[in-house]
Amino acid sequence: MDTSAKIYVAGHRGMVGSAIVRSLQAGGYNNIVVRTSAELDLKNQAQVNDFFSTEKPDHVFLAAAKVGGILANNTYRADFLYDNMMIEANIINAAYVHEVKKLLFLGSSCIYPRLAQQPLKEEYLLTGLLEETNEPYAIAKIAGIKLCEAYRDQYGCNFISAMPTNLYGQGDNYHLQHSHVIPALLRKFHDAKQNKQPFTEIWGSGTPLREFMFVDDLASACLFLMNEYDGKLFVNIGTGEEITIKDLAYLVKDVVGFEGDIVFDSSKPDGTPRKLMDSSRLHSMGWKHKTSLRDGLAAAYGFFQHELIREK
Ligand code: GFB
Repeated sequence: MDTSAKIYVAGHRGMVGSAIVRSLQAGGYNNIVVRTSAELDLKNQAQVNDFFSTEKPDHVFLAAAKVGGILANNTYRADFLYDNMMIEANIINAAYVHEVKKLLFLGSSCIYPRLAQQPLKEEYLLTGLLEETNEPYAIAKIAGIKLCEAYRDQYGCNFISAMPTNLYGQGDNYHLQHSHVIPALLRKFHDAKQNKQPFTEIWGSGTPLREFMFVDDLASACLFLMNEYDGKLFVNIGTGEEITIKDLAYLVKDVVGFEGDIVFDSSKPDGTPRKLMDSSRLHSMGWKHKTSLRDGLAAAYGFFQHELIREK
């Protein structure tokens, strides 16, 4: 990308989109286009087409999506499928019609079969059944990957896809029911510390394994791929390091400084037992994450405390 190229970041108010904007600004890119959802409804095909026809971006980062943790995915199943399919279809088709030079679509590690061999290699896509709690979201993300591949095959578009592992960091959603595990634990332990509670509850058995990446590292990988990768096969973006939810909970408890106990609420779902991606293709291209989980959690706790001050 030329630093003066017109770059549209779809979803710039979300955790991923805002990290991509920060990373672009830090890299000297000075022609970034954004729209809030009030200004542009990405589920509305006519509005998306008008926007592309007026702005004619050169590059697109497709980071707009309806996202949430295990409970939100499982509860709002129709919204997760419909909203995400509409957003992807509208943007990817408009990018083709209005001759965008390159588009990067962001998916999720939940696209892989629930019981796929680990670590998850890109070629394991569509080799087995999906995890039930996030099947609608995963189906929408798989459709996005396939749209990029199909526009490449049929029309020669340079549309690439990347699959990030579980993310956390600045701009996260701290809603206790709808969020992912890290922001939920930051809030739970913080509140428990403030209220001097003897214990706090976390969901499930604590045994599932997850891989986590600090969102600014993910943004750096997205810029790297936009500049360096033109292949059809999507690329995994992970750290290669996994941790049980139980160990994660003790780490967050330590970072926050809560001194009470942890109790597991087995009425809540565990989700997929393990989700470790094989990121060796990305690593062999010369990119690797920088932020350790402990450092990232400490930074994330700082962002959460800022968010609390803003909320007041
Ligand atoms: O982060 P999370 O909601 O996403 O949950 P998934 C990860 C694990 O943490 C699950 C446990 O085993 C949860 O049961 N957990 C423990 C908690 N305490 C909590 C809590 O207070 N809140 C939450 N949210 N979890 C999502 C998918 O799955 O991952 C999406 O549903 C997407 O589609 C996203 O792929 C990255 O890793 O289980």
